[in-house]
Amino acid sequence: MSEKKLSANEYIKTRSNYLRGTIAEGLADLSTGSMCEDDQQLLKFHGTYQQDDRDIRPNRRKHKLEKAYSFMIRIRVPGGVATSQQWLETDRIATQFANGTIKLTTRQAFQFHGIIKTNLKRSIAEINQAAMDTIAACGDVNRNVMCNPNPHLSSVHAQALKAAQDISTHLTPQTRAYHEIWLDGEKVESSEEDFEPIYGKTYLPRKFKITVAVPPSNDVDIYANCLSFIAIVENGELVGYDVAVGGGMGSTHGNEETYPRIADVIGFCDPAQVVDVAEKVVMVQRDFGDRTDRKHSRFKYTVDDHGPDWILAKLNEYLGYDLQPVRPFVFEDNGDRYGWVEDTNGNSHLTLFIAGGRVLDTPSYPLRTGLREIAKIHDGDFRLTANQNLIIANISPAKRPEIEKLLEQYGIKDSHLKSALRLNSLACVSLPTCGLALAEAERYLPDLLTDLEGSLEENGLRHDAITIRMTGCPNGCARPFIAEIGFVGRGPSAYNVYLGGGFAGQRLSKLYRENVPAASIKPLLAPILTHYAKERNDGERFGDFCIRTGYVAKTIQGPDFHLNIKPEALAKA
Ligand code: SRM
Ligand code: SF4
Repeated sequence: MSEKKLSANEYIKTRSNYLRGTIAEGLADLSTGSMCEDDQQLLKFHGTYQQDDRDIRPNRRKHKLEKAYSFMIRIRVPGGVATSQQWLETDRIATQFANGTIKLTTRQAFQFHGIIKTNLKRSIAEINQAAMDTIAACGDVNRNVMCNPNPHLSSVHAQALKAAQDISTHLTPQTRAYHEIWLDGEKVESSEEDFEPIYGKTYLPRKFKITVAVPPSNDVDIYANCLSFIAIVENGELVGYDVAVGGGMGSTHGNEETYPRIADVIGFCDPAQVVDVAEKVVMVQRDFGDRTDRKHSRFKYTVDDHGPDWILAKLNEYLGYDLQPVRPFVFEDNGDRYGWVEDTNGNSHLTLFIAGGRVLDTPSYPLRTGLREIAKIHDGDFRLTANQNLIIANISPAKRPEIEKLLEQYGIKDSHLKSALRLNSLACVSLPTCGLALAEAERYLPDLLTDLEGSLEENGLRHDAITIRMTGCPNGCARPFIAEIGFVGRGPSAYNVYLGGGFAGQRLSKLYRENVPAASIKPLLAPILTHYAKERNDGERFGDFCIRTGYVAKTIQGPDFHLNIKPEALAKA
């Protein structure tokens, strides 16, 4: 049998000389605002994507102008923790080089949009001067490692955060190309001098994602990640971590070989083994992931192709010891805990709702200015959540009155006094910057929520938490396939509607209606919300209700995501 051809990206990586390609030369070429195609792929490993403003594409085309190229930069923030100084620098760079907004991502990172090529190098250099980096924020490597961001959970949280940061450091690519290109580091003469001890010359077959969670909160959505560590606490002490593998969201409309998948929990490890386990799981994917078809190259497919038992056996072999049996844990939800909490040290923490994770000023809501003024005096830190929200964390008793005053002055104080549906909502960036978007998300979901809030009020559901997520395409950047209500862009102003995800992100949803025009979403959902208000069982979650009452069938695992099976209630009828 002939060997399948490797995917084009594998050749790009191989000949890139550890991610150098011709990036330096491309940056120096002022005849165009874009970079050549190979370098666009390599730039991702350095944390930046070439994009163009899709809102003005038709006009530029009409006038025979080059697309309005610019770059998105993603800053890694392991565990989501940033100092006040880093916040201030991020804020400054957003004004000086980007489009004046800071985007808090669904993986606890910062993003800038709209940076033109001539400002790219300086932006990345200044990010590094602020003790942050962008390497491996994107690309076929381990990405920003997420961690439950609640510092008031004391020593267990601190240990989990340390684990996330250690994993992040350990799995950061070693190539000196990053320093060479962006930070004017010393040039390496030959590729022999560079090496990647974990990844090798061709890195991973595809992106790889890791989280550390502290139950009962699943706010980092472990079931949607390639690898997760779930903190197990016994008698108030962290005793180790359960290990989950093979989650992921991305899929392609019309291609049933692609599907979202819920991670399997396969074992338990001691706290001291976490970094080793992460390294060896990455190596299993490096060696056994599919490098011929990028639509089949995520770790979730490696897990399904070989089975979780095989993955565990291979992992044990790579480790040289066996993972221990899984220990019990319970997740209650995957949302954020809004408002003020105080910890045993007397420090306070305030979780703010940030719509779409977009920190910007509007005439009626000067959020970015308010946060800047707070950062100037804040002696604690900022924590980005995986739900695109922000915690002003570790506020000392001495600073709290001043910070409260600023929150009041800039209208931020009541950011969380919203319907529970809105507080549990997520939307990906989508248009106008995302080149893959088929429909609006960040710019449309707030209006849709306003529409739906009418139905919530009528049905007395304003304070009932229901997870609702929208993405502009099926890549699933806001993890819509584990929401109780998910909208996935199908075409301009049309969405596939999914129902039945688990409230703690533990179960996939199922397609309820395809290609629904935006204007028809409220009429479609309002009767279901009324039905839920009237006939739900005590404490029954919306996703569970949709399955019990037959709106959709339960999806057990990724490969049956597309199965058009009859909902249980209808099958019985
Ligand atoms: Fe994502 C690609 C934005 C989290 C699955 N994602 C993209 C790109 C870079 C579009 C592109 O390739 O040209 C988007 C840039 C839009 C823009 O203009 O900024 C993009 N993804 C985002 C962010 C910013 C969404 C947000 O609103 O917060 C998130 C950045 C996270 C970070 O800080 O690292 C983001 N992306 C996710 C998640 C959620 C997660 O990781 O928990 C997923 C689903 C989980 C998963 O990976 O399975 C996700 N993004 C994808 C995929 C589908 C991958 C696949 O398995 O097929 C793509 C497309 C691709 O890789 O080919 C993608
Ligand atoms: Fe872009 Fe699709 Fe991701 Fe949204 S889900 S940011 S539209 S790739």
